[in-house]
Amino acid sequence: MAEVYIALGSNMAGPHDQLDRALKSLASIPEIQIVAVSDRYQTPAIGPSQPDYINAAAQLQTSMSPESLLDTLQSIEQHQDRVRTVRWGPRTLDLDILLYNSLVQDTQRLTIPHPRMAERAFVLLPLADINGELRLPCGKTVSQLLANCSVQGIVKSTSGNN
Ligand code: A4P
Ligand code: MG
Repeated sequence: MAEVYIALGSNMAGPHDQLDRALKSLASIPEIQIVAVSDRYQTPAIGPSQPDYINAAAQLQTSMSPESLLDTLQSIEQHQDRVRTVRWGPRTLDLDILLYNSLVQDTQRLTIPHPRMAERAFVLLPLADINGELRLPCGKTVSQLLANCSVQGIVKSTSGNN
């Protein structure tokens, strides 16, 4: 069994609902157990001008390989009408693998840890809800990395207010 952390993000078509649906889909997969889910945050978009995101993180246990897990996450994205147009553009659902045990891998299809996670408050803040002491392969903890990030404009969000 691998211990995995994923990031969830949405800024189109009812972001909270998109995250609810994604978590439901993940929970229905026999090879995946959801161990913990973070709070949700409304976060200013990084990238081209677009609506704020709702971001969250989840801790999973899975018997899937990293590649099979990516297939699964991408099929959930597709199922929720994800259309890939502009890089970093708006999306109904983005599911990224952040960490897979202490694996370090960089292939054309899959980079783990997620290459931009260490500098993104919209990833680290939800991860810190689950475990701030979690150590990345670089040797730093989530809390240590978060201390070097700007959390400006980020607020907690519940389904009622978005
Ligand atoms: N890929 C490689 N490594 C991974 C990984 N660890 N997890 C490949 C998931 N996918 C990985 O991703 C493009 C390709 O990355 C995949 O086909 C996969 O083989 P994508 O989801 O199709 O496209 P993307 O998400 O637009 O690209 P990218 O580069 O992953 O974007 P990011 O870095 O994820 O940024 N602002 C806020 N506030 N909140 C957000 O959530 N997200 C993004 C997307 C930009 N700005 C944001 C947010
Ligand atoms: Mg992505």
